[in-house]
Amino acid sequence: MKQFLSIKDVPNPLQLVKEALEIKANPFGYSKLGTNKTLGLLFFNASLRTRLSTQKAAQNLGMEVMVMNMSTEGWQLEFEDNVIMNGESAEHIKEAAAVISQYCDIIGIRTFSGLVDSAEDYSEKILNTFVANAMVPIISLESATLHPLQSLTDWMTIEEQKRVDKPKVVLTWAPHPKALPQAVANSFVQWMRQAPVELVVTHPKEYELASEFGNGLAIEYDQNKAFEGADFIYAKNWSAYNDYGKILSEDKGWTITEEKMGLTNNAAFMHCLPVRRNMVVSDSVLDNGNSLVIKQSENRIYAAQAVLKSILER
Ligand code: AN0
Ligand code: CP
Repeated sequence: MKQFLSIKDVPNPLQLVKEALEIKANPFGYSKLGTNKTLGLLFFNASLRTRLSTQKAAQNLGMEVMVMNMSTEGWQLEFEDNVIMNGESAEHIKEAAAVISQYCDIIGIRTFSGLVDSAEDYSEKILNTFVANAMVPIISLESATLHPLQSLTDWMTIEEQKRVDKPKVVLTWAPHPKALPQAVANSFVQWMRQAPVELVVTHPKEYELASEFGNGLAIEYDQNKAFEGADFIYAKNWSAYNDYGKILSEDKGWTITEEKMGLTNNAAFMHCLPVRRNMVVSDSVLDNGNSLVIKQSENRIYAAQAVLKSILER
């Protein structure tokens, strides 16, 4: 694999899922592969899981890791060409990406959507400008529109936990007090379309995903109906796409409760975390044995390890 920005970079996604499961069974099987190689992790936004699990994955492969919080520790970067840099930005991406490429063999970047200008976010300007100016492979640690390391993990977790060959997987919107990116939801449907699952998406009418991700999905606007017969409930809040970045509903009727889980086929509960308790999902759903959220976060290590291994072997 040459880079990991989306599922489009993965020649055989199911193969990568299987590889991640094999690595989980033997995490130190390739502990020399990354000798004398350095992974740089650049965070423009907060992170717990991505930061620690990707670092752990690299360590399991024998890599060195450098982590930098770009929003508080780095110079403010300029991403536009042909500008007079007399404002806040102290350094251009052209120099920054070239410099970091000399220190790192692979660069991971987390850069969330601004949720102000949909065209700017959906052009993935920051991620693509890094790709254009770096000399080494880039891994997305969640970009403006996608979170592929999370989606690979989610597929891996479904593959690991499923009780039937083709489980019913329901992606449900859930309420949240802050406007969140669409990245996790976009990415989840992009990967699940290629997975051996029956995918159903449920959300309030005004929360349609961008057409490039949402077109052709099985949408059920009645959350209760969507939950019938489900084997996996995947909850996530996202802000509106059409009325870009807005919170159009905080309807707690969409919060995932035990009562709602009771409509399913004894489904497992999934969420990428971090999750707001009793907004997105009730305490009792998170704390009972059907919740996979902690297993998902464990699997982030092995998904990242499969991606790094594939890039190191290119
Ligand atoms: C982020 C999001 O929704 O994209 C990161 C999720 C992994 N969530 C928050 O900012 C709470
Ligand atoms: N799920 C996830 O990416 O978590 P972090 O934002 O904590 O990295």
